[in-house]
Amino acid sequence: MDKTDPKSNRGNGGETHQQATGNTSTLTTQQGAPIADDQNSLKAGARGPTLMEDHILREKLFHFDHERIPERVVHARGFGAHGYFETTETLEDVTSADIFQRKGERTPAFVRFSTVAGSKGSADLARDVRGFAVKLYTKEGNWDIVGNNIPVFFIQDAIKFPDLVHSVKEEPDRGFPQAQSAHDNFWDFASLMPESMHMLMWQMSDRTIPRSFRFMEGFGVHSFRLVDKDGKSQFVKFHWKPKQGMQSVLWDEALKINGADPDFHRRDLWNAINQGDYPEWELGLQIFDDEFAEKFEFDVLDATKLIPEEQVPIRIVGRLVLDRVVSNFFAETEQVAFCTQNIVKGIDHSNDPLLQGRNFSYLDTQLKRLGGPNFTHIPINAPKCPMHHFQQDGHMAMRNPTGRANYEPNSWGEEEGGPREDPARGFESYPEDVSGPKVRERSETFADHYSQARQFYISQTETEQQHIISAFSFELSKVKRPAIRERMVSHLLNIDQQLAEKVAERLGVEPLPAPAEAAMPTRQDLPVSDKLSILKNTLVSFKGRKMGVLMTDGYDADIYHHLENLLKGEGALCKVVAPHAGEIKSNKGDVLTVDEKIDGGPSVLFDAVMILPGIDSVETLLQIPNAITFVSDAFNHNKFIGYIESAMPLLAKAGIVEMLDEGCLQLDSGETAAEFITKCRNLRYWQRAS
Ligand code: HDE
Repeated sequence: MDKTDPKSNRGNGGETHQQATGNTSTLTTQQGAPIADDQNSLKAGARGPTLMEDHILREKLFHFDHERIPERVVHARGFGAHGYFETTETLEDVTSADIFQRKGERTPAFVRFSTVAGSKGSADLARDVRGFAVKLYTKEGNWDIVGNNIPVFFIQDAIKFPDLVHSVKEEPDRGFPQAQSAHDNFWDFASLMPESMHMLMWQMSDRTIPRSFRFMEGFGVHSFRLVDKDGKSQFVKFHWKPKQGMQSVLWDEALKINGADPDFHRRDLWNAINQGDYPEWELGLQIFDDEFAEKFEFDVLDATKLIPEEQVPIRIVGRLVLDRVVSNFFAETEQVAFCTQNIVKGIDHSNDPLLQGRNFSYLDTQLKRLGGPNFTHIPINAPKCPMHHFQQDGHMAMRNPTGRANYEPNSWGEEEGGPREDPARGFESYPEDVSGPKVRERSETFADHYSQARQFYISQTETEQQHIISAFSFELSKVKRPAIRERMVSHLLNIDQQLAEKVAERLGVEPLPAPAEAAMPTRQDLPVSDKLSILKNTLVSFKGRKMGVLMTDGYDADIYHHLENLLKGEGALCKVVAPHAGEIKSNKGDVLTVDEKIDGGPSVLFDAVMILPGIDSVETLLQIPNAITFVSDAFNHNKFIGYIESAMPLLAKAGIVEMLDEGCLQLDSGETAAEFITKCRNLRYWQRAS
């Protein structure tokens, strides 16, 4: 190419984009007109001013200037994937919902996981509730279950939602902190809202720092209704149970993962699906009738309460499989519009005042976010079943009613008259008896704020209780106003004396304040519910997990390949971490591609680690501080550690040689490698922590 030709000033080293990519389609304007030069604007002379006439430049800048839409006011950071829901049990005995009528039938689904407080660009491992929103494109209309990974919520009445969200988001004067509840405003509000105590226990537990979206439960939270073909109704709560098991990380890991890979959760889901390791959840229903609702200790309309699985067992009725990543993040994940009011015949809302408020809010927010009433015309939001109605026009209308009639009733006959009602197929609300004075009141049945908080706490393992104590202490240590800390301790005293004392000690709150005044005393008789704990329900499996192998040139090829094969058999991944990028050579001369250079691959990114330096090259690792923290962090995070004898100097430098325990294993044979993998299936060696 002639370097003196001003047009040769191409962005990519002189080649045109077409030449560089081999792509033969022609670049055009939005109007479809082919573009000859996308590198230079139109000017009056090569060094002269740009001409207004340049319609190509103007169109390009105009569109770029308007690329952003408002981010979600909550749950801004999220990640979506496609999949399907398969009905595994028919439910005609309890609901007329079409999706539950045919065993084995698959219904397309889209799921978006999210954090709540952070902006769109915040880090994945914030301590936060995770959104778990599922859109089911059923044959009888879209059904959205807009849930969270925690079965209860902070507040009881929708009117408090803006206050809750304002308090947890950045403080308005300074615009920080980002994606964190560890600040005065949040704890000020929370400590003034006793109803938030149960949720706060969950929020301070490991539930809010999941290892990945794949390893968390999902909950519809509210009581909904199922309605059968005869109009008979029962209540229902929705649960998603991960087939992969549950798993969380430690807070110290979360902090470090946010630095090492702020996209840790979305990358995990993207990789798992692309590798064919499709995550799967079972849909479980807790079905209960009015009689149970009457006699249950708490009000089933109160979203700060759950129904222990021991009291109403879960009936598994289907499975949700995510098997396709999005092809465009904006078009699908960003534009998807979940709405709690998207329900189908056979499902109905309950009078939960939080749910009632949500039913207004979700539709309303889409108008702002997506710019008009036609957001159901966007493919990700459009039903996949036929739809016919007389709603028309508005911004960006892609579908308008055809024919003469755009109103109903009309007398234009079958051809031109358009769609008609169908009383047999159509949605019917459950005709619940409702009456009462118009009041702004909270029901007395919502008044117990501490009993289930206590039940949650006593249901945790000792390790999990320690984590809760640490989380409260960490978060409240970031609160500057002593009165807020004290107020929180006074609430904790109503939940568990020891919990309160330990948190108070770590915060230097002395003497202990009096317990908070409670509308109702804390019940001491609620039994331990094992299902509320993550660790009591650990699935013993390393499937879908990742082993980080710290290696150098001269590594033992036999050990590595044996380990790699065992991991493959386990359905787990083996990642090579080395002092340099590129390739490393084994003692036998074969080469391996390095996955992570040591400073980009700290052990927090892996579920277990193996230290496999070349026989004579552990010295290299001893010089690299990140190699030392790779080992010490893995140990401190209670991970299983495999090593070979020549790794000992590194273990010594990491300060763990004296402390080697059952969670650490020297690998010298095929048998020990298999033993190591068996250990890894327990995910963490928690005994080390105690
Ligand atoms: Fe939401 N919530 N919410 N929420 N919520 C939104 O809708 C709202 C609540 C949840 O991936 C918003 O499209 C109110 C409970 C998820 O796109 C907004 C109240 C639960 C998502 C909204 C609640 C949730 C949202 C913001 C109290 C668990 C993300 C953007 C009455 C059961 C969905 C949007 C996605 C998003 C309002 C409480 C879950 C503003 C008013 C309880 C998973 O409409």
